[in-house]
Amino acid sequence: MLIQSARALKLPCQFLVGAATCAYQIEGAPFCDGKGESIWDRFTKKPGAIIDGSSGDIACDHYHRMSEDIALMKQLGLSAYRFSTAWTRIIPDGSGSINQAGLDFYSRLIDELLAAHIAPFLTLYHWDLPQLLQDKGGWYNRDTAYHFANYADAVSRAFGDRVKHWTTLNEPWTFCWSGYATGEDAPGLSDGARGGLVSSHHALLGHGLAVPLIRANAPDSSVGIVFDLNVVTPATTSLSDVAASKRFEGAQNRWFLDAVFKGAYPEDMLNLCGDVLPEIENSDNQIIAAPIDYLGINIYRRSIMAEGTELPPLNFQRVSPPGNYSAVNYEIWPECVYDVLQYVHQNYAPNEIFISENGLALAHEIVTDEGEIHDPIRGKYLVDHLSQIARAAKDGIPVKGYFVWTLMDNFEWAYGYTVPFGIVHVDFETQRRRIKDSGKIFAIIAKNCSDS
Ligand code: IFM
Repeated sequence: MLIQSARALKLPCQFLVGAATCAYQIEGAPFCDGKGESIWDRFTKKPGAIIDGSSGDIACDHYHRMSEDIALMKQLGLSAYRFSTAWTRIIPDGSGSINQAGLDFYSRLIDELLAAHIAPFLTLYHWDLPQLLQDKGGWYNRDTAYHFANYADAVSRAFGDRVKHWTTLNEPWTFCWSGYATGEDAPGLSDGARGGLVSSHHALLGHGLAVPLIRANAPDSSVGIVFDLNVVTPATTSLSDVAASKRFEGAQNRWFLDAVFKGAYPEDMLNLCGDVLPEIENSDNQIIAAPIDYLGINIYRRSIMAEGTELPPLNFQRVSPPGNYSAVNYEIWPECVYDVLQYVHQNYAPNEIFISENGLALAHEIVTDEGEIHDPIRGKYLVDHLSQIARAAKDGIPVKGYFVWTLMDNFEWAYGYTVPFGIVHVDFETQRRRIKDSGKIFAIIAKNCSDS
């Protein structure tokens, strides 16, 4: 039945079906070949920071098994692979000289992907800031934006001839607010709304500075940014819940989207957050609004919000309706993909949109005696979410591809290894990879798209 539904999906012609990963979550080899320390190398050693006391020190050992992993992608029939480069492999101290061995690793990865006819989608920043920059304030420090631009320049000079899709930042909402406002993620600062707003302004500035440099170094490529967005609905029709929803939506969605697509932060957020705002210099808005070619959307759930006490002055609380939930407590709600595509298309009209991450965490996955992993819930999740993309494409929304999160089980930040998201199982004792049933379903979808 699931196989039939996967076969019946009608995705647009030339639709890319890929998988996404992130350097810190899969590579391991934290200090190999001259790599410097990142904030996640440091944060994972803090007692209590990671639920199972683990780290990405070994993770999937992808640094040493990259070719094997590309063979897996080929077996799955992927047409694209979204990965991130580790800033500390390429510029170990964040702002100094280039480490050629770091560039060489990614150069080999790109060459092997191209040889396998898999399009490389390169993300420059997926949360692993060089620790030496953190020691100078990290994203609190405006200089970090300029260091990021230099790093983007170096990477795009090296790979601009071969990489045709560039992403500056992955999920600034999460890495800024969880890193600087709540302290759940590295660097672990709990500075409330001011932390989230100041760090995200500097991250967006870094994005805006990087875009023209990437364009100059990779002239015939597409440049974009990836936001984690949710369509937000109020828990009730009360004025207070409606207002709380709007505040949350302002912070998670419009703060980022308005800055990039409209050239100014939303007025209601500026009024609400008056005393915790960053310093915004005259040309900043214009720099941040550098035109982009595509928007990547990471979407895992919808958000239902009520008035509450979280992160003043946002003062919201999340409401969880009865339903089915993932191992990280996200409600399974496939319509969230259609709704977010409509929301973005209607309000910001990016030229192209990719669903750059979407996937399901399930606890307690068992390898059978036959070496199989039966995860029908994930298989159904993929079909249901991709059906919503087909629906959006039919309505004329320019959605061009889908990246499942994630290729293989890996280090899930503060959850460590307790909540696998992969369509490929990894036995972390032996590093053996096994395609799960959901991976087989995904391969059917990928094949249909590449045949069409
Ligand atoms: O694992 C993360 C990824 O690094 C960023 N987006 C969400 C994923 C699942 O939580």
